[in-house]
Amino acid sequence: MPDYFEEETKKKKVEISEIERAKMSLMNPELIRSKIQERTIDESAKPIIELMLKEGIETVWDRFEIQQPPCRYCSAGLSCSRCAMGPCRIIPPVRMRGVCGADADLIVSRNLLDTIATGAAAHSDHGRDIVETLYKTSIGESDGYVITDQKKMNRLAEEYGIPIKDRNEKEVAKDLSIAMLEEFGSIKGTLTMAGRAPDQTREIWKSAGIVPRGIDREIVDAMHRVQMGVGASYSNMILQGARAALGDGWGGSMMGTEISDVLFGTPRINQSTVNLAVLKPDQVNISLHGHNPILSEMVVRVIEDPEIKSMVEKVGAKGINLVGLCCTGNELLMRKGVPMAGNHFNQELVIATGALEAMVIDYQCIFPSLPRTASCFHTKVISTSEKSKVPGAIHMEIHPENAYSMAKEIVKVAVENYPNRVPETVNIPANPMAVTAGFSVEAIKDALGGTWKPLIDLIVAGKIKGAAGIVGCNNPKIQHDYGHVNLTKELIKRDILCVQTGCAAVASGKAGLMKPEAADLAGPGLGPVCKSLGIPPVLHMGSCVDNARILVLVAELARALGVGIHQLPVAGAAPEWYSQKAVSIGTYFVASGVYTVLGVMPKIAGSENTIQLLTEGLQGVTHARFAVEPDPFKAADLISNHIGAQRSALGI
Ligand code: SF4
Ligand code: MSK
Repeated sequence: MPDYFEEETKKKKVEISEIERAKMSLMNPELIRSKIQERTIDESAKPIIELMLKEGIETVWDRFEIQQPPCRYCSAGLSCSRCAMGPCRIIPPVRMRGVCGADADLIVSRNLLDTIATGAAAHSDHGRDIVETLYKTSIGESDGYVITDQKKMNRLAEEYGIPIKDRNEKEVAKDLSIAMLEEFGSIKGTLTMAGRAPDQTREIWKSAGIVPRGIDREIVDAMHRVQMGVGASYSNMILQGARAALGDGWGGSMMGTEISDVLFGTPRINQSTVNLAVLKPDQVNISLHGHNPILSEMVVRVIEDPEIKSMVEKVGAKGINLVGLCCTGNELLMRKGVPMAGNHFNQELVIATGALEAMVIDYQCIFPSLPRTASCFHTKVISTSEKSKVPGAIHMEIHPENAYSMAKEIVKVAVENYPNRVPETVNIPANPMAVTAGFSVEAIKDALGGTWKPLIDLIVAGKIKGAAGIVGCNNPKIQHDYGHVNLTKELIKRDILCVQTGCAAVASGKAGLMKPEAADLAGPGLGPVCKSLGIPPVLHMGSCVDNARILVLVAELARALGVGIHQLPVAGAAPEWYSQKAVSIGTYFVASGVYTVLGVMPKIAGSENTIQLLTEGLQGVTHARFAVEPDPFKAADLISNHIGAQRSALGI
């Protein structure tokens, strides 16, 4: 049988066309300057964007411009290509229904449910990969993994009703991983870790009929409903979206986070650096990009291997410099203090520094065009997941069984590529930014002296008005990092503590909001509290799956106060979201009782009923709702008004 993937790789011409190059280089300096300003507020990114514009090396922003104007039916969620009777578009008042008879409400809500299910699947499958690695480790079939946080594993085992007394760690790990894997298609009708939510919140889920029964089960149920001729009620579709998202947040993602901690260590507060300036001119630079720490943690170990060290010496480099990108980077920053090169929109730019020997990718949020960008430089793109093969990349597949040895081979490719670096093309920006990271729930509690009481006292006294979870991606519809940074600055000024994950966290890190000195930017209540604790007013809580840490944090605070999550003075925000995963996150925030403000309008404008349900009606169901506000200053008003109202309702 022919290898279709290899054929595809051969066929793809990974080069920038001469016409595009000529078109871009003809641009005048004024136009280039204004394009850079429009595109980003990230100072380390600006010189690289300039270089790419001048050289005609395509970026996400160029491709976005080419796509304008977008189809207004697709933007409104009014197009459907779900079956072979279509594709159909709703164009009122001319065409009110698709061929099957679906109206605007159904087409919009069905598309939304599909989006949530996709996001929930991505997170949860990541979680399953991590739990499977623990299982393989427990039966002695993994290469190089160890159990790092046995205390946490034992705590989880107790939560799952698994005996730990007089048993060795592998026996416990085996039972725990099997119990977790069972919950993907559970017949128990509930998820163990959903029990972490306070009673009041679980009662709300019960009466709304959205208790997640099993992780895969809710995703498959959602995919069943989007099949033509199944779900026909828009509200029923959206409620299933809430149930699938809860299965992600309190199931798949939470397992991903917890078992990553078991395998690689629970994050502790640490110091590192962030932005494109973390690349080193005299070292082999390797960026680790994607989401899953299974490979990247192994790469961290491999660079200490004596064979690798002697190879590095032979090629004349001063060492290996690992840098993170997106959420794989967040995982490494949280646990190992590995410097972070940037967020989603830095992924092409890091290659264009000319100093990157290898871009090692796992999965999610990886531009399929990265090999095209890399073809302009000496960088090798190395794909490692069977799920994420990328034409033009070198594929070196990693499994728990071959992790250490394959990680070593991957690092060798990078080291051998160092002599191919072209010194004239190297442009590493100056001034890496200091960042404090590692704020797991455990680390935050420890910093408070092992109890939530000091935090609750500060909230009751009004020194800290409340907290906001700012999460999510970059999106070319919003100037890169503008939404994240301005919303964060506005909130801390108003004494609202910010906890962040994903690309939002990286944006704040780059803007200097995650160093203790940023306490000077916080309000008169929050600022002195941060100074006395020596922490920044913006806490890095990890990667996208680590939004589960935010759920655990709000659940613990609600329990300590004896209220439901929906009563807390907290809010969520995704100022620059793009991904289906972000829709799942926003949905499980709202379904868990957290008011959430989106900076980018989801594709729902075509259905007034869907908009009404998400922005108002859900309040009567999950006691929380969505709002959409692209302006971060207005979003800050919405969030602080909400937190003020929540405080009044609590009588504080
Ligand atoms: Fe058209 Fe209905 Fe088929 Fe969608 S499911 S493509 S609306 S016929
Ligand atoms: S990486 S999902 S762009 S946060 Fe998690 Fe960033 Fe969004 Fe990907």
